[in-house]
Amino acid sequence: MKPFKPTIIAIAGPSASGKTLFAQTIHDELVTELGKNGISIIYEDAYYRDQSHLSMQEREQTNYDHPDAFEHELLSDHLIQLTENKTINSPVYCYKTHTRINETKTLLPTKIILIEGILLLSNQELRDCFDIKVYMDTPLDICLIRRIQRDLVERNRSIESVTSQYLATVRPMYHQFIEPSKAWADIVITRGGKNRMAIEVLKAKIRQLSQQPTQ
Ligand code: UZR
Ligand code: MG
Repeated sequence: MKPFKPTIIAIAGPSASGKTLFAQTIHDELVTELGKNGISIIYEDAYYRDQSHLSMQEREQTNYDHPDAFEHELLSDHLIQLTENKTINSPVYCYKTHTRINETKTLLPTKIILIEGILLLSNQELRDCFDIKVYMDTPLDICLIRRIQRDLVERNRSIESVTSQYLATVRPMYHQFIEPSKAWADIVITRGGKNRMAIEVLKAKIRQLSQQPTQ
């Protein structure tokens, strides 16, 4: 296989705005068609800092909605390596223990790389890695409802912990960092991860990019 330069498409926006669903829908609907080395997804969440040196109580007090909670420098290094056609070893984050597990995940470069996460557009080095920047502009009340439903089921939280975290960090950090980062977006998507026309528009662009000859 000839070397190729991956195209990186970032999907940012508030917590529980539908980023994961949007990225996974596009991926799943194109993966067979684009074939081997065609399309993959990376998650900013995997780059939450390792906190194994901290006690559980200290880990619970971390502000996970602040850019400093992420190892963005490692993420931008990894994205640069992928664009150079190199394989990376991505960290794996565990929400239960609030730290990285001991294993890494080997990720091969693909022609199209989707990356999704809340603060991707807040960081200049990361922005420089992205070919297309998408922002999910789902209203915050919808995000909150979705977040309560999701975190209770998937992240094993209580309603008290979700609401207190929401008031302490999720909402203020949204206003301070996430919402202002929308200004960097090329495409702003309303209504969340099920916006069919937005999915189709992105898929059409991805098909076009995938057909270009390898560089
Ligand atoms: P998405 N988060 C946790 O709750 N615990 C962790 O150990 C790490 C992250 C939450 C984080 C953020 N914040 O709002 C959300 N809090 O995960 C981002 N509070 O993930 O975009 O999938 O909602
Ligand atoms: Mg998500």
